[in-house]
Amino acid sequence: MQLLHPFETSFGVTRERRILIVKATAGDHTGYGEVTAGEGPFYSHETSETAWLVLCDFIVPWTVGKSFERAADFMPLVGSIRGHNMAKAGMENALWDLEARQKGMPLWKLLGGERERIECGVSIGIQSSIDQLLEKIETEVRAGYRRIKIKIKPGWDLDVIRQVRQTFPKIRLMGDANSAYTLDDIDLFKQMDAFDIMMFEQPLHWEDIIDHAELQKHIQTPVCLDESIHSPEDARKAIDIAACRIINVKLGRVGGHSHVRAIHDLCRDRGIPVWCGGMLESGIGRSHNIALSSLPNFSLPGDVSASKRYWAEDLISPEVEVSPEGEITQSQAPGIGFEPREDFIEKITKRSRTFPV
Ligand code: OSB
Ligand code: MG
Repeated sequence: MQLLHPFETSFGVTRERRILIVKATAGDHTGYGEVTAGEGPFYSHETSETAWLVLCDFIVPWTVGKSFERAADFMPLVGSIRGHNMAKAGMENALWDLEARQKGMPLWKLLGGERERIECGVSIGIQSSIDQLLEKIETEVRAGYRRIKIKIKPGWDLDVIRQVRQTFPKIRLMGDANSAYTLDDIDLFKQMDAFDIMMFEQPLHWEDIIDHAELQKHIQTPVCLDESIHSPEDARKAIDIAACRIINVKLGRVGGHSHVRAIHDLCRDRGIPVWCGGMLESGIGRSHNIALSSLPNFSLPGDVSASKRYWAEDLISPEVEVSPEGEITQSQAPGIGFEPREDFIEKITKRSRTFPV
């Protein structure tokens, strides 16, 4: 699927998405999950192709034909597979949708969600000029979005943040570095501290928590971890050493709804707010993100925004819409609450494989 606008981060530019969808059928019901891996191994080691391989060779054959009661029973089946969280999440999330449809209840309620309306933020990529960025921010603020995240990288940071703050003194603003900095940049972060930024997301190395703890000691602005957190254990250790004050929870990166719920509960008990990150998903992945954002400790606006910001045509009906107040209302329909458009999906599918019982 072609993105309406190229999306640039410190690790590269994305123009097209190769989206891998998992469909799980039991009896009369079908559930849908999305693998959120990128096209190349730049955000994480996983790609659409590594996920395809691991799903086809291991995860799906180990799951199909097994008898279990709840989606929450899936993870132990693939417990001996190390890593490949996005591939596992694609399968697990399809099972959660399936279970919710079998029970005739919305997924967000099955997950334990309480929030009927969720607050939405946007993530704005690196632009070719500051004026262009200011224009984009203006558009999103007018559309009602409740928090603006800008991508930063060396050379596109302090001046940009200063000018954004001058132009928009009141907006909730944050910066996401996608691991572009090191501890040598502490002074730069101290300077950026002056602009009332909600948080710096993943400023340092994508596997690190130790240096993040050091950086957090020197700055007022909360550090938020994204890339470094792959499991509830990672979250516990990061919180134990004060490497962050906020966590961006991504469904694919942490391996599916079961782990999201475990991280959510841990962070709630430790007083760490969380929010739902995005991976330029199609409507299928987006609908899962909307559902999990209803858990009570998802208390900050997520990168969960309208279909029309990404796609000319989305894979689901209705498309995801955001109100003028910057909110998405949970669907009361069973499962993910949006219907996958089977004909359209089939039309644009390049490859598919079916695993019979
Ligand atoms: O770091 O949060 C990130 C997109 C792809 C990979 C990593 C990230 C992002 C985003 C976009 O920030 C969020 C979205 O709008 O889906
Ligand atoms: Mg991020």
